[in-house]
Amino acid sequence: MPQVLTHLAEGVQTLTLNQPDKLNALSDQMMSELLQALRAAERDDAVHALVLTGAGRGFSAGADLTQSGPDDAMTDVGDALRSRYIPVVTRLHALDKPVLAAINGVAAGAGLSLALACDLRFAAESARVVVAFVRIGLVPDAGMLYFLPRLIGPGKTLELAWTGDPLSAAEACDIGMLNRVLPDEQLLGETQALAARLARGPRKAIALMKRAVSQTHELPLERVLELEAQYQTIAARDANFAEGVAAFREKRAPRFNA
Ligand code: LHQ
Repeated sequence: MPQVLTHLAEGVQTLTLNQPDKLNALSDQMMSELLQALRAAERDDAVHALVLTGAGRGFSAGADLTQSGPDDAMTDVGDALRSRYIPVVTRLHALDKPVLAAINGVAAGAGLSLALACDLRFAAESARVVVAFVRIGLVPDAGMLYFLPRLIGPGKTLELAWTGDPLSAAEACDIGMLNRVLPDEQLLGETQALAARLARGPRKAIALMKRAVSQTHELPLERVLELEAQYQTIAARDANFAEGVAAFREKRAPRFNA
């Protein structure tokens, strides 16, 4: 039984974590399938955006604690992170195509980390987010300590990391962890619709914006101004710029990526 389901429509590859009995806990098999699916999406010229979601009532409950835990003498958790989690998180972040999380239910531990590594996060009204790690005596991992302070600031990050308390989707949205909260039945359709819209957009410019937004966190103003100038040179050489301006002047919708 595949633990990551794939579906391609309108340039959008939807990846569905599929171990619903365990709220899509991240087994070794699932992480390996997720990595393969991301590699394939990277290379596939028919894929222009990704949606990551979960089957059943959860998004993901984090590492599969029936598979890895303190009783597993063979497992160094650091090694497990390096071999299974880091390649996935790195790819989600580096992929030069928009990646949207549709958080359909609880996202906990490293399951929340995966959602945080996506570019945009839409959540169902009934979803919850739980940093969780402290509840089993661990520190946040799989990129959470990179992404969370950038989204919600250091104070809120420590509050959630130290308490491990759950937040409702509305609370998480209010503090900037999520982009939008949607009625449960609309979540996947709305997320896929925005992904399809981005898939139709000017690809080079959209990819450069993702890269720049990530890089600008580390740079002072003068370097960001220069980065913008360099990326704008690349975007402006792309045929989509000429098409966008022509469409504006002719008062019609642009036909990008022709
Ligand atoms: C699960 C899990 C789960 C397996 C629910 N595993 N079955 C750590 C170690 C190693 C390597 C790399 O990285 C990490 C990083 C981490 O991710 S550590 C954090 C791991 N995750 C957690 O600590 C969260 C554990 N789960 C929960 O706290 C709750 O299940 C949440 C808050 C997610 C949901 O609560 P409920 O909605 O009340 O659902 P539930 O607890 O009844 O769970 C439903 C089923 O899913 C249940 O199975 P059962 O057979 O009793 O129906 C759970 O045992 C199973 N499940 N999480 N991580």
